[in-house]
Amino acid sequence: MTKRVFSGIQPSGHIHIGNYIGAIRNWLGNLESRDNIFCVVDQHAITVDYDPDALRQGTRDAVALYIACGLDPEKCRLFVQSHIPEHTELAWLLTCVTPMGWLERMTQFKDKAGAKRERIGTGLFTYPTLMAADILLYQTHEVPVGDDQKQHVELTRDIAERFNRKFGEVFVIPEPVIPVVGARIMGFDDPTAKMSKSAPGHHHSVGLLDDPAKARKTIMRAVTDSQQGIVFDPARAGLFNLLSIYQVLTGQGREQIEAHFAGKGYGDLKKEVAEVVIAEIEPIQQRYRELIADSTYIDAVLARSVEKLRPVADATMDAVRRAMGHR
Ligand code: ATP
Ligand code: LTN
Repeated sequence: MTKRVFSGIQPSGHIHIGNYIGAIRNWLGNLESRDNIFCVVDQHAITVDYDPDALRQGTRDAVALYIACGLDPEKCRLFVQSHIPEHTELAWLLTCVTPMGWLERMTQFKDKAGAKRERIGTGLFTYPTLMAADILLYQTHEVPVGDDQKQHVELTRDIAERFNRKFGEVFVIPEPVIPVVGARIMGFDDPTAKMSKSAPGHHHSVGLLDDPAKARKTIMRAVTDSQQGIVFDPARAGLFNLLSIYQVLTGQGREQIEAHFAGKGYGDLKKEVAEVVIAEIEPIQQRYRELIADSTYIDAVLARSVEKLRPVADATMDAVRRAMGHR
């Protein structure tokens, strides 16, 4: 049986090399061997303050960027979450089987809500049940994500198991798939914080659509330390981050990389990291510019995916509604 893969990215800002290395690159690796579904999760992007016009534009940009990165619509199904309304229907049903205590343990909520806890929308708190619905609606086996989403996929497993125990075997239990290297790319301006779309700071991240000159400048300014020697030492967070990016994008081993940089300084390393990052993003940018100009093509890709996904979503919802007593 071909395993089904589901994953998604929020269109909440510019997709950066952390998203690319932690998620998209690993989706590309299984394009031939799995049944792949990739989603632009536009309903997740409304859990924080946002601008509707920017969301509309960001959603289309993200679809074009997925394709530009190599997610061939002939080999996977690319779609926009809000185009299949059952995501939110299932989310509500799952919310009713998810204990408050489970959601209260989610570290991302604690980080994102912070001091604004009393004022933010309830959706930021219940959002992991929408993510669980995304995954469970398609009877997913594998969920390739970065390290920060592991807890949410584990919660999804717990919710599915609880549902199956209470209402009968309806859901496949999914597994998180986390990359060995690059699962948590850190901000260039602060290597103690995860690179994030929503983080402020002009030199925090490199976006896949950033101008190469800006990308180079951000990497050259990356915060490191005052020690000597270019070695993979997790305690030297800024250096470790640069080396990890270099490792993933060149495909070289750690020993080979350390030997290559022996006797060299941070300036040399940053210059070479900038070169490999720019070499990776330039062809993506070129394909993106061609794609974004052709809106009929993007619309056709999205419509075709919905047509193919609808029977899968219908079958799951039919089983869920029956199991829960709504039919
Ligand atoms: P936001 O700041 O809007 O929450 P984000 O940058 O955290 O955005 P998401 O849309 O939440 O991005 O994440 C999409 C995918 O990219 C997820 O699989 C997530 O685990 C992965 N990802 C996000 N940030 C990183 C990172 N810094 N390193 C590796 N993977 C990441
Ligand atoms: N919550 C994820 C994005 C996301 C997702 C999903 C990832 C929403 N639904 C389903 C994998 C599977 C995030 O990165 N913030």
